[in-house]
Amino acid sequence: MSQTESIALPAGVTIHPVAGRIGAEIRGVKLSHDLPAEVRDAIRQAWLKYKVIFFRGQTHLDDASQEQLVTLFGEKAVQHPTAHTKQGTSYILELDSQLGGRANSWHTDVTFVDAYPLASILRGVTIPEAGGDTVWANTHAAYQDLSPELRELADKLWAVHSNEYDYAARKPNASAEALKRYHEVFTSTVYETEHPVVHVHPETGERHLLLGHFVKRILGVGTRDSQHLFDLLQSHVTRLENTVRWRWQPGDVAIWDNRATQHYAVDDYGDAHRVVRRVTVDGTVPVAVDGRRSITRSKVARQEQGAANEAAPATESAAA
Ligand SMILES: O=C(O)CCC(=O)C(=O)O
Ligand SMILES: [Fe+2]
Repeated sequence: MSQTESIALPAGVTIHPVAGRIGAEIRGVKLSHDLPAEVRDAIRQAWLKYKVIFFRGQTHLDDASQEQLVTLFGEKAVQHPTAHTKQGTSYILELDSQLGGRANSWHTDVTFVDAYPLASILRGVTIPEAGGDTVWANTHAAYQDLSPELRELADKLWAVHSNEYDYAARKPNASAEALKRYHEVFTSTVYETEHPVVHVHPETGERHLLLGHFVKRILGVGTRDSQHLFDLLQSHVTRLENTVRWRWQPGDVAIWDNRATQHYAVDDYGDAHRVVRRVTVDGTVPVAVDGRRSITRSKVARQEQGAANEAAPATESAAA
């Protein structure tokens, strides 16, 4: 949907854009799986148009009713490929700051698999008095920012995404415990997936940069050039003009189009406690500008994975 197309709003429902290029708050909706068709349609259209939508005050939701929200997108929930699901739930991934759940690195969720989630639904549970905002970036606006020459180059590039990226290098302050858990749990199966650097959104037809922290290398170039190319293109994603920042309150829900965005959870709240819970919606395999599709080249279980990992909590920023 183009930015100029208007959304038919049911009585009592209003949409309030938050930043100029991404993000809108929807008011007048009490989220549940059985919303009237016209409300669902408005939510879906706003989600496609604004790429991340926010709902305040959804304190009636619990884990089960949050899980059911995936049906608003007509698809099924999907478990994280390697992280453990929160106890007592089928699909919830909990990020608890006290257990290392701080996703302060730019990423799109789970891009180390081919059909990565199309949407993520995140609920604020415990929110620090100050700090702990989340920032989303519009990856279509980032593509549009590029010069025609750079777009032409990006259109042809492919990248390997893996859950075994250089976690320690990107998170120099990670504790030894977080590093250990990262290796034991989040890379218990190592995935390597090739995605086009530019993919065509299956619903809007818009072109998007598909990068983020799971990128291990750009194919067909040397290591240094790969890093330069990544930095060059990723810097357009994270330009402040292409972002929106959300100040959480408990009970807020953010739903993003994971095919159209990257996000970053700002880790500026020290020892304050922060807990958010996420459900992801099953996605489809990205398609490049020339029609080729992403492919998972390898999926290798680690030998040393043992029963000890079973007890590990599902809280890790690396895989978020
Ligand atoms: O903690 C947050 O705000 C975002 C965490 C994250 O990356 C996710 O839920 O996918
Ligand atoms: Fe995430």
